[in-house]
Amino acid sequence: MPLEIVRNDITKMSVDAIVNAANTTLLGGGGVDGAIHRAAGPQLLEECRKLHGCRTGEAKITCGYHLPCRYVIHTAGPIWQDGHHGERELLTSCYRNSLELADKYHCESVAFPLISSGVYGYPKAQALKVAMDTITQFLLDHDMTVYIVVFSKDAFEVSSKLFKDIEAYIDDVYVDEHLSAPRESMRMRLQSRYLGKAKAYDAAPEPEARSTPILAPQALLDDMLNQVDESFAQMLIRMIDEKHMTDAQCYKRANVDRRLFNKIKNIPDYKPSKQTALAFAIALELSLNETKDMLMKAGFALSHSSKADIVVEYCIMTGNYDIMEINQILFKLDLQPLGY
Ligand code: AR6
Repeated sequence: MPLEIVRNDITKMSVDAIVNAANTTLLGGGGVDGAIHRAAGPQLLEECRKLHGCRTGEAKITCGYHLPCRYVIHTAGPIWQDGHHGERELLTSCYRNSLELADKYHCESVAFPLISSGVYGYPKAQALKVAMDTITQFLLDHDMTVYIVVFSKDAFEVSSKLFKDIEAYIDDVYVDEHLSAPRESMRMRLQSRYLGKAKAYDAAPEPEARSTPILAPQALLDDMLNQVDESFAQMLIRMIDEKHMTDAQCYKRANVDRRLFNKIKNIPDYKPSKQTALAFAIALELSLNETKDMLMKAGFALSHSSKADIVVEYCIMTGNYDIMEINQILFKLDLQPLGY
């Protein structure tokens, strides 16, 4: 998945490069900076001394030493004042310059902390938005896997109204079906057992009378096999054309990487994961029925037994096709994100 939000300690990320939320001296500090220096060992500071600092919004690179990454990219984020002192532009530069440096060093995977959102006081939700927007923009013309590593889910104050609406919707749909329906069916089973009619609910239907001829000659089966429906890949390509999108626009909007997209396109019977199928439905802005159709072609269904499905259903019904926003909601609810 090109852009993924994960909850982890950034010093544990096995990627080509991790980004350090440093200060302009590059001589270490607290927070992520302190954790990175501790995990990398003293050689990191030795190399940093030779870099002669780093201006706010710029980025410099060193080796990773004892860290499980090849490089550390150090960037100095802006200190939050009131949002009217160029903080957003400077923070955007931090991400942009770090990504460009990573690309220059042929990094295929990079992990970022939420720069400036700790000691430097940048409001977490806004810091996350800058990170997501800048990284998404960069990924439009670069193939790279980028992780935003967060320590806590507090960063996800995003659209708290939307989040509340979704939680209410989950309560309505999920809780209703999971509590009321089973309780009702259990009540009926108990009642029927009590009345000696449990068989009516539990037993499999009786087979048809044996005298009925078996109507499945080879010709009928062949005929049915010749009428196999449009495949997932065929529907995907058709919808991309109908929506006047390019392949790249579609898989980038779906947060799916190019290799996986090509695999789906070139292997006619390829069955994507449910998260991938849903990601394409979102990227193509399909209606709920079209989404169900597309999922079915990959062998899945939208189910009210799954909270993740309810979230996606809610987003489709309310016209929210922003995959990053949907993934933030899924992340906050500890559910698997869309894409891959
Ligand atoms: N892994 C992932 N995220 C972390 C980790 C970790 N190990 N530790 C903290 N965070 P901060 P800043 C989160 O303060 O705001 C240093 O002293 C944390 O929850 O590290 O850019 C530097 O030397 C927060 O959301 O960086 C500078 O002087 C985010 O990482 C100054 O702090 C960034 O918090 C830079 O401040």
